[in-house]
Amino acid sequence: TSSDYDKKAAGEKSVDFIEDGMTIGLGSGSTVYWMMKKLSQKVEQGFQVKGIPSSQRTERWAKELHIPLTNFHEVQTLDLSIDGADEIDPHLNLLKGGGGSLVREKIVNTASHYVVIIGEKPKLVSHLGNTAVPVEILPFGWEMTANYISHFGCTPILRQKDGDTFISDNGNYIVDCAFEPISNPKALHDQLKGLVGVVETGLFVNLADTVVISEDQTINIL
Ligand code: DER
Repeated sequence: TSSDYDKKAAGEKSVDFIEDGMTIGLGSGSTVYWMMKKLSQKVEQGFQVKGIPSSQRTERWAKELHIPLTNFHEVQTLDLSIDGADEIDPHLNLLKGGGGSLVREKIVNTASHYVVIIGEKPKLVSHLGNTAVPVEILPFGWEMTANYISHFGCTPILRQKDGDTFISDNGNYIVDCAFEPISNPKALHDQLKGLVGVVETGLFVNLADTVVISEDQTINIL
C-alpha cells in the first residue's frame, strides 16, 4: 500500500541525518524499522554508530540488524533520535504511544540533542486528538488513576493485547483516552502527568525538531 511505501521512504530518508560516530536514540514502530534496515547497511559498510533502543522490540531488531547498542550508563546524551509518531500537529507536537513504547521513547527523545520524526501524510493533523491519547499508568490502583484521568473529559480504556491486559516494557498498564481535538497539548499533558499513578503520556510537546514525511518532503520546526 502507499502507506508502506511512504513509511519505507521516510524511514530511509531519515538516515541522512545520522553522521559517522554518532550515538543515537532508536525509536519504535514499523516506520523506524525501515530506518534501522537502511542504517544497518551503512554499518555493514563501516559506519560507526551506537544506539539506545526505546523498546524491547527495537532492541531485538537492532540485534538482528547488527546495529551496535549502548545505554545510559555508558553515555550521558544522544546526538540524535529518530522516532515515529501517530499524529503530528503544525507545531510538531506529537501524539505517540500507539505501539505502547511511549515512556522509553520520551526518555530517549528527551535525552537527544536533535529529534527527527518519521511519518506519512495522514499523520499530519491540525490538532492532536483524532486518536486516543495513550497514558501509561501503574497497575496498582489503576482503577483510581483511570477515574482521576476521566475527570479531564475522556473515558480511559485499559489497553488489551491478545485477549489479556497489555503490559508495557516497564511492567505498567496503558489506558487509551479519547479527548475532543486537543487545543492545548501541553496543558493537557501537564494535567495528566500531575495525577497520582500516571507514569507518562503520549503527548510529546516541544520535542521534535524535524519531521520527515517522505523523500521529497521534510518539515522543520515552525
Ligand atoms: O508508538 C509510537 O509512538 C510509535 O512511534 C508509533 O506509533 C509509530 O508507529 P508506526 O511507525 O508503526 O506507524
